[in-house]
Amino acid sequence: MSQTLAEKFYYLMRLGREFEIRCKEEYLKGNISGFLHLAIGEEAVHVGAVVGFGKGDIFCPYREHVLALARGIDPRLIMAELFGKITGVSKGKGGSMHLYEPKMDFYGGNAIVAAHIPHAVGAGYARKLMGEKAGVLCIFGDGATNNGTFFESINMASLWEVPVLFLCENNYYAIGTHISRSSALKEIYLKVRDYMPAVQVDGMDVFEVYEAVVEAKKYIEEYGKPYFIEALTYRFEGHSMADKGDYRSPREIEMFKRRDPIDILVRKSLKEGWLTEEQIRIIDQKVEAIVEESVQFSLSSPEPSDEELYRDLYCGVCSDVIP
Ligand SMILES: Cc1ncc(C[n+]2csc(CCOP(=O)(O)OP(=O)(O)O)c2C)c(N)n1
Ligand SMILES: [Mg+2]
Repeated sequence: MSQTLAEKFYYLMRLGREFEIRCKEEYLKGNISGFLHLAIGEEAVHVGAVVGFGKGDIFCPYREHVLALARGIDPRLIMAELFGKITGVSKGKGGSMHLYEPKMDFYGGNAIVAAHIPHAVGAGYARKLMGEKAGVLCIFGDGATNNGTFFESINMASLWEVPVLFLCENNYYAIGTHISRSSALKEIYLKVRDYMPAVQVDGMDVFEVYEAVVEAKKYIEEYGKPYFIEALTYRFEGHSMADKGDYRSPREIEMFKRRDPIDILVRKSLKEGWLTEEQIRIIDQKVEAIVEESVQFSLSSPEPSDEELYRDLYCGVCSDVIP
C-alpha cells in the first residue's frame, strides 16, 4: 500500500513541480500571459488532499495547477489553457486562475479570495439533498480565512450539517502580508474548532496530509458533517509572477526550502524501501516527456475564434439574448 502510494505521490508532486517550472519559463517567453500563481513548495498539500479525498467535488482558489493535475486532468489541456488556446480545459478563456472541468467534478479556480467557499457549501448541500455521500473538498489560503464569507460558510456548514472538508493551506502570507499582521488568531484551525472537528498538520509531509484527509473523508461520509484541516506550508516563489516576494528574508526562504516536500517524500520513501533510485529516475523521465508534450500541444493549438469569445459568458438563457 505504502509503495503504491509513494509512487503515486512522487509522480504527481514531481509532475506538478516540473509543470510549474515550465510554466514560469513559458511565461517569461511570453507564451503565457495574465496572472500566474505557482504552488512550488506546496505540492504535498495539493497532492495529499486530492488523492486522499478521492471522489467528490473540488473547489479551489487561483493557485490550482497541481490540484487539477492531481485530479487527473490531462496536462496538455491545462497547459493549453494557460497558453489561451481553444484546446484548453476552459477553451482558453479562463487562463491559469480558472481551470474548470465539471466532467471530473473540478469546479476550479476562483480569482476572488474566499468567493468559492460559499459555492462549496452550496455544492455540499446539494450533494446532501441528493443523498450522496462523497461531499466536497474546499481549499483556500490563510488570507481567505479573514474574509466574511469564510465565517458565514463555516457557520452555515455547521448549522446545516453540510459534508465539506475545509482545507486551509497556511503558507503564512496573503501576497506580501504576513499572517501576524492580518489574523488575530495565528493558529487558523482554532477559528473553527467550536463549529466542527479541526486539526493542524505538517503540509510539507504528503503522507501526513493524506492520512488527515482520509480520516476527514471518513468522518464526512459517516456523519454527513463538515471537517476542517489546516496544513502548514510555504510557497517558494512570489505570490504570482508579478511578485518577486522580496518582503521575505533569504534566511526564511532557505529555512523552508530545507523542508522541500519532494525531498521529504524521497528521503522517507528511500529509507522505508517504498521507492528505489531507479523508479525515481524513470518517473523523472516520464514527467519531463509529459511536460514537453503539453507545451508542444499548446504551441500548435489554435486560439479561440472571435465568435467563440462570446460563448459561455452567461448561462444558456442569457446567451440567447446576447447578439
Ligand atoms: C476579495 C479579494 N480581495 C483581495 C484580492 C487580492 N488578492 C489576491 S490573492 C490575495 C491573497 C490571498 O492570500 P491567501 O488566501 O493566503 O492565499 P495564497 O495566495 O497565500 O495561497 C489577495 C489579497 C482578491 N483577489 N479578492
Ligand atoms: Mg497564504
